[in-house]
Amino acid sequence: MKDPVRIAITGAAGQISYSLAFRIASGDMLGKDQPVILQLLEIPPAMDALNGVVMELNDCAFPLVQDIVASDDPNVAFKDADFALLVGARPRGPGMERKDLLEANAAIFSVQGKALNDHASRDVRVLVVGNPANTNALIASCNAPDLDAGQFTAMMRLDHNRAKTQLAQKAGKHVTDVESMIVWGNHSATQYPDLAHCKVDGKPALELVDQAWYENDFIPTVQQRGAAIIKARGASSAASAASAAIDHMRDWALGSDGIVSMGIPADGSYGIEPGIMYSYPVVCKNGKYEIVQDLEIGDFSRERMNATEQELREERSAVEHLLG
Ligand code: NAX
Repeated sequence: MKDPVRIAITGAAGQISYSLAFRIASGDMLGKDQPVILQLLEIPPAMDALNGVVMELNDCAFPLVQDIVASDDPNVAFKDADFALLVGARPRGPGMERKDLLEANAAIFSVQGKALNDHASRDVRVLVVGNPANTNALIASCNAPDLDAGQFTAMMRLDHNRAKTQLAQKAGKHVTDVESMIVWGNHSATQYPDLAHCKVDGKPALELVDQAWYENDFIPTVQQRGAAIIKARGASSAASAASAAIDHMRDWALGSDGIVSMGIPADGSYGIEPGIMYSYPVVCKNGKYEIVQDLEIGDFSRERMNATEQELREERSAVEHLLG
């Protein structure tokens, strides 16, 4: 049996974690041969609810779960963590402006970045799910100077998976027939799901769908999918978000099957200068991700890639004072 790995989950009593924690515990993220220690973080008012989640996890009698730690102290929850899934965040309250939301979350993610810096494994891999995910990931990484910024990522995989399914359904094919989907930029309504490099069953996607569908249907549907789920379900995406978080971490740790989209530190690739967490096409191999370079970018794509970059730069300026 392998040694157990420590997996920290924040917002562990929330709705995404109610799916996420159980799927990680059953081996969906790191495999059925990888024992895990779950380290669950919540805020004090949610500790009773978290204890209920721990009782249920225990009641599943998962063979892979070696221990469960539940805490309201980030220094405890992140202790020696090999993986950290930062799901908990402050939702937008009544009368709260976008700037207030950014600031409230910046306060949370700066504390958590420091705690990761001081207590997590030196090889910790961090995924930020809590919104605004890209900018929260930036804040956490800026507050963790002893860790590499590349150890911090933001979740774009739900957008990526949504885009794959929309295209597969339109083309009358299965989602496994879709390759090289890319979602660029921010996890927000400015994200750019790009079909220029995408293939379905080996054929260029843009030869299978017309430009009007791409521009007026596909892109807005993917961008607005979160709002459509809220309207239909009366609650935001939860099981699909958990599934995407598992896909992201599994691929990062064990390798991806081709191109996937991850929010990572911009490094100048594709003209996106450093200072933001931008979603790029990456391939994961040997526990690392690498940006896929040299894809041709046309005017249609460039305009949209710049618009989502611009939004991330604005988010950054709203929290500049918290960047450590
Ligand atoms: P819930 O409100 O159900 O759960 C959030 C939990 O986080 C709560 O239990 C709360 O007590 C806890 N929490 C708040 N502050 C905390 C802190 N400082 N430390 C630890 N825990 C804290 O939200 P849920 O539906 O689970 O969504 C969680 C986050 O994911 C939200 O910010 C949401 O906007 C974001 N999402 C991000 C997605 C993405 O693709 N990046 C998609 C799904 C989701 O909308």
